[in-house]
Amino acid sequence: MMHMQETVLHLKMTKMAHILRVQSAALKAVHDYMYENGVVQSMPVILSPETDPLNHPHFDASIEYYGQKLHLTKSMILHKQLALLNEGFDKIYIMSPNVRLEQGSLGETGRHLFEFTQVDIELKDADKTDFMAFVDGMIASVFSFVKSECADDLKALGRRLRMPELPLKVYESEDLKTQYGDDFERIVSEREKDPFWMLNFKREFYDREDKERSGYYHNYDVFWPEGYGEALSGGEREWEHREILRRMAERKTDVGSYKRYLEVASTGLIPQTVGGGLGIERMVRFLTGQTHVRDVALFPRVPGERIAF
Ligand code: ASN
Repeated sequence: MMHMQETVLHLKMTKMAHILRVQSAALKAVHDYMYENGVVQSMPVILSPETDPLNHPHFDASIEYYGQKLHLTKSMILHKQLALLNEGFDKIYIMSPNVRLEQGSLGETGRHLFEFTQVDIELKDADKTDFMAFVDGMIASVFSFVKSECADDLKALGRRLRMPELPLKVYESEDLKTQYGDDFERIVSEREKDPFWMLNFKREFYDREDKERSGYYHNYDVFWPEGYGEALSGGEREWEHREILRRMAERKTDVGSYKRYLEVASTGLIPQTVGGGLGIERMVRFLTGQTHVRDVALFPRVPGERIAF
């Protein structure tokens, strides 16, 4: 529980200044990388009639406004796809605040906040390989800028960061599961020294399934090494109306919650895109070597905890 006194102590922690300086440098590196690569920035949406369904149990976060039900954004996946309807640009990113009212059992994973921000990226007319190369480059620029700009802060935090070797290693999640069993994500994240990719997780209706290889999804996660776990998730997107409906049925997604999105899809307008979102607090937690994401947020929202401010 974060009571008032605890919140004040948390805000006054000496290490917070070092952590926020690392965060500022990391975010500057992200923005510069986007700018240099012609990725345009959009402002986030916070409320929307249609948002990411998420594939795990969580509480509803919606309000009613003039008779319309609006959800707090769980991710801007649908908006990113729609944004790329514009013919004038083919790459977009958003610093997107997400609210996911997770169950309290996730409070101790060290990786979950019920309000967090992700760098959400989407590229048009590109595929998995293009996106992975793009993210490799982004991660390398973040590491290199933070290491050069924040040497004193990292030292004060007792954190040694090594420059990752590119391209980052790529694993098939099926192979790792066969090798390590159900807990493979944790085991491999603990074993690795550099961030790495894991391919093919069965997830949402918006992930594209391989036409020739049933059950294979062109999606991926990036994991932080040293046991820090998931960093980014994304994939090549489904755009075909028929396929979206089939995937929704398979995942028992309520089609009524995606009326307008499905209307666009039915006219064949959903662009062919690929993308993903990188959790900022999780990135800063890894860069600064903190135990829990709560340690890097000034106002942490930890699942199941009451908050004072
Ligand atoms: N941002 C993720 C993506 O682009 C979606 C998510 O966060 N659920 O795939």
